[in-house]
Amino acid sequence: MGLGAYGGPVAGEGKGEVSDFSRPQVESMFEQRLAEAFAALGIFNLLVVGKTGVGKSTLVNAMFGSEVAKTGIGEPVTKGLTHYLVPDSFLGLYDAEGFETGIAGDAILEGLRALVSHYAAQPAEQHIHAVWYLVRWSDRRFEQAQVSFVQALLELRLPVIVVLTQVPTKDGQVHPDARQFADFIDGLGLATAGPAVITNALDDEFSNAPVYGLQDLLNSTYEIVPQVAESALTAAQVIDLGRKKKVVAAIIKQACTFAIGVGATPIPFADAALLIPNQITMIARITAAYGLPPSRSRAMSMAGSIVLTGGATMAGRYAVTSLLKFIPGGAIAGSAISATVAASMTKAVGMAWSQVCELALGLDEKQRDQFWASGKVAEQFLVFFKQNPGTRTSLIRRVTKRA
Ligand SMILES: Nc1nc2c(ncn2[C@@H]2O[C@H](COP(=O)(O)OP(=O)(O)OP(=O)(O)O)[C@@H](O)[C@H]2O)c(=O)[nH]1
Ligand SMILES: [Mg+2]
Repeated sequence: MGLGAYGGPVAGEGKGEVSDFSRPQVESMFEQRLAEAFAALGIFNLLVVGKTGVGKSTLVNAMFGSEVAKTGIGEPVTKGLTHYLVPDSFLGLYDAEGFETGIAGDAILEGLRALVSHYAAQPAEQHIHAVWYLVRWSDRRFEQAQVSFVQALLELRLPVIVVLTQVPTKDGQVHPDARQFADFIDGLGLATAGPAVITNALDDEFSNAPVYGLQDLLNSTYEIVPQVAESALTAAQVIDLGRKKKVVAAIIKQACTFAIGVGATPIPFADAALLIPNQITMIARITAAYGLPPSRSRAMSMAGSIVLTGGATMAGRYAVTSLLKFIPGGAIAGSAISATVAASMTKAVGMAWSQVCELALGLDEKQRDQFWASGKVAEQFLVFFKQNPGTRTSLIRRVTKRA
């Protein structure tokens, strides 16, 4: 069977001679496609600078989840600057821990200069894609040394966003002094990317100041991030599910278009397995787009292959028919799978898997690991699959019309 560019079988090719896939085959195909999907997303490289205690780690954790700097494997880049390649994520973090302007700042800058010139010869994927320069609003001062540091970053052609941290708000109103401070910084005319962003990364129970401005900061970051790192940013951040959903919708649409091609000449029922490589690619890409951890790919592949081979209780061969029976018109005895049914089936698989991923995202790390390793994934998938309203009703209409 030929494989198309998208990773599915080529329409019209090899039909009639397709053998079924065994579960181990599906599983290893799955693992491979997951690895490809994770690799394709790449890494979003972020440099975070600001005086010690300004809230660098706190902000990064709020935006990207979990204890990024703590869990990451740090590699000192230069004195005071550590590069964390965070396992299980799509984030490369340069953290200027304990940063002070002055001599320590000069050392960091020197290291950064070397780093940037080294990266200039590397592909854009490896560059620093964004810089957050953090200023604590309550300092109410933006010293000359800070201005010089930002200017030096800009001279390195790094895209810099100035971020005011730990800003209290009340009923959505920013503390007026913080607003004024932001205006002051903006008035300096530095060539930063847009105006200073006002944030608070932690709920302050004492003053009742809520988390604030993270979405603004993310939006500003999207404006400067090069295209090569955009997907990684979408996968890595944890505050904007809508962005992930949009990417996922596009992935499903692409897979459906492919399925229509596969089913253009209706697929004999016995060759239903023709649909599977395309579906594996699709759900691997969906998983990656949500930013689910690559290190769990083994468990995910197992879960995914059980889903696609028709549930844990099946014999373990690809039994597309077990899912087709939930697609109206999909299991008409003796009939072939039409382009419409192929697309609807693919869409329903994609939607149900997205729901599974979103469910997993909502769990804490430990629960999530248990979920992937359990038989619950297939169970839950089937529940979502059967509920899929859009495909059901539209298909019922089509099928009854035809009949
Ligand atoms: N309320 C509130 N507290 C914050 C915020 N950001 C940081 N903090 C608190 O400020 C302290 C320092 O924050 P960190 O995130 O560790 O600061 P840092 O910039 O990483 O500091 P270094 O790693 O030492 O350079 C911690 O106790 C945080 O809980 C914020 O946005 N809101
Ligand atoms: Mg820190």
